[in-house]
Amino acid sequence: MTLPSRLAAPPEEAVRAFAEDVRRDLRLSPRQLQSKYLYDALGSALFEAICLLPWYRITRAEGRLLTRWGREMVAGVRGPVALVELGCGSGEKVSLIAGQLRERQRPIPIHLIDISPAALELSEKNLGKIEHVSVVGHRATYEEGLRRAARERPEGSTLLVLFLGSNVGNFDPPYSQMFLEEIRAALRPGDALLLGADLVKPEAELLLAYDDPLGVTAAFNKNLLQRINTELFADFDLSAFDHRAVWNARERRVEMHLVSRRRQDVTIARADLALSLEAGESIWTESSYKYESAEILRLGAGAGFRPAGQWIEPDARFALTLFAAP
Ligand code: AVI
Repeated sequence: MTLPSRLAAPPEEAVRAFAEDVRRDLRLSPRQLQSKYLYDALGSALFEAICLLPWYRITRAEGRLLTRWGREMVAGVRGPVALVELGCGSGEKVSLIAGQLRERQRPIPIHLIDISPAALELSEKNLGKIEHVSVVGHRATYEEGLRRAARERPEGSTLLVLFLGSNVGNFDPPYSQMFLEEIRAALRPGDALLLGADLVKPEAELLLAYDDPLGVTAAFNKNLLQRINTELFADFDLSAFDHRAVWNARERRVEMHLVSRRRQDVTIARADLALSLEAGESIWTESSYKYESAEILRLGAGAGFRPAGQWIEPDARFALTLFAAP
């Protein structure tokens, strides 16, 4: 019997890359861990729970925009269309867009790209329930997955790339620009990119979203230490760390940190690393950049796209922007 990949041990080369990154990033000053490692099976499930929290409004705001304006968004893209979702989450959003295309074409090819097998499995299961779609999952980095999807596109079809949920916000600005340039380079004239990005809003609202009263975001953050304990044979004491969310107004980002409650020593056997943390010393685990709407248009234009429409959810302050590849 084979286990579902969500329950199976990660492949050896993935563990090796994780160990190398952890070894390098924890020796930086300030100490860091990459946010992509938050998404093991438990981390992905906790993120799904975050999306349901009343204080984390991104997912619902984006869903409202897709439901209300999805028809208009896809009208701007000449068909037949193949959808490519970068970082697929639960598959709900791509299914909203597919729903808008159903009257126009059948079947609708959907490529899901994610490095997390848990996220791919969940999306494939959810999308399997809807009719007239043909789903291909790619367990790959966004760049590699997009190249594969572009290679496999049906002749004469247009690609609509979805990069939703403000995933772009987890990239540092020079990298987000570079990343959009890479997307542009993989596309042909007439293809399009739909980009979801969270907008700047009052600090109190942002802090509640990233440090919720139920402690789900704290669990999501601390699970990264638990993942290191399990996969890299470490001895982090989770109860000796506090989750902290900070609004860095100058950089316009919410930062997540894990703050050591006391002086402590930690050993990470598979990363060949011994750490001494001071009381109050923090490990920086994620940045979540917030944008102004005009800045998103400039980001796309700077990568060679032509802005083709922008829709803003006024309550939660979230933007979906459609870019065309000229
Ligand atoms: C996936 N990403 C867009 C989320 C965000 O808002 O930056 C991850 C997250 N971190 C804490 N809560 C949610």
